[in-house]
Amino acid sequence: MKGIFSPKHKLRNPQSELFGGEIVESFEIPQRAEHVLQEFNKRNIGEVIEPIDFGVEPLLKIHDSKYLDFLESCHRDWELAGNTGDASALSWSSNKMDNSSTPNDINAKLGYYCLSADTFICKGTWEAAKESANVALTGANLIINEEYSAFSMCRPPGHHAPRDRFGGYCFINNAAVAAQYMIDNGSSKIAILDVDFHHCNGTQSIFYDRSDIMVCSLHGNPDEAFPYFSGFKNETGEGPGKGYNFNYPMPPNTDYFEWQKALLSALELINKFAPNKLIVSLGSDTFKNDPISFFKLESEDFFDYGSKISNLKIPTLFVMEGGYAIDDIGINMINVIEGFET
Ligand code: B3N
Ligand code: ZN
Repeated sequence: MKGIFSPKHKLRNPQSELFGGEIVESFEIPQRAEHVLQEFNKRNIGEVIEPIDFGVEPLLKIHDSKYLDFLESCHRDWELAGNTGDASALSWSSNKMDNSSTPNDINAKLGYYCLSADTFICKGTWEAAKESANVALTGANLIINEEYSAFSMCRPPGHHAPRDRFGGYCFINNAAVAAQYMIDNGSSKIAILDVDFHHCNGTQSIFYDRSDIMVCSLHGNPDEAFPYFSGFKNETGEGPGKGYNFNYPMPPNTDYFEWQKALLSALELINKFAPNKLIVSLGSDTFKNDPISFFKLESEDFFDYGSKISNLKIPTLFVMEGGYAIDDIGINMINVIEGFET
């Protein structure tokens, strides 16, 4: 399997995030992607290539243009306004943002385009996020051109980003951009299987009314875990998308015995849907030692579920999402990839 990786991910290097009323060291750090690349190479999984630049056009298929402009100019405007440090949202609209005019002030924009206060925008965020989408698109392009599988080592992650918001360490929805690109290049049906610990609120909202892109997500119960406001079982799609969105929320301490039941159920639904291609939003934060999550998967479980996914026998693009147990992130991610390949 080929891997796609860009050193430009390091341009996003936030020093801190907001958690529990304190500014704490960031969990989403550059070493994450470096460890994954190291393990990919150590186990000789395949050639690693750098991404092609696809420009802004495929991003505009998924994201609002003013939102992308905001990401591009945010940190510059933040500094021009006299701020030092990373840009963070402080104010939110009280009218649920139903005002049609978009704000001009950088503080107003930050509140307007932010879905959770955890994530700060540092210098280099836009370049890294754009490149992360290129990493996903290059993987999608490989699959379109008859590669059976590929691993896009995306950083920053993307699955929390809807059409016009950032948060949960996400800015551009890499998996969604890749899925739309596949549709625009000849695929009629795509399935997205999200196995990250957190619900893919962004991916779900982007495709909620569509029947050509099915979304299945396994995650921590949103009553108790980020992103809190979505990921419940009764969210099954709307309009033409009704019956094409499936959520599997699970409680604290869920182990592989329980987790794999949800996986098998999702795989059955995907098999029935019979997509041309599969995108796996791959997070390793289901691991027992993950510092911000509450599932109990062991390292060998990642290998096992990789092989279960491969039983679908569908061309598959893996897109990296979360996972913060830094010493084990490479082992766990690449276990999935090796499990898929065996
Ligand atoms: O949920 C958190 C969070 C929970 C527990 C923490 N501990 C115990 C130190 C710290 C943080 N923060 C909100 C932002 C979470 C973003 C999750 C990104 C992700 O992996 N998505 O898939
Ligand atoms: Zn996650």
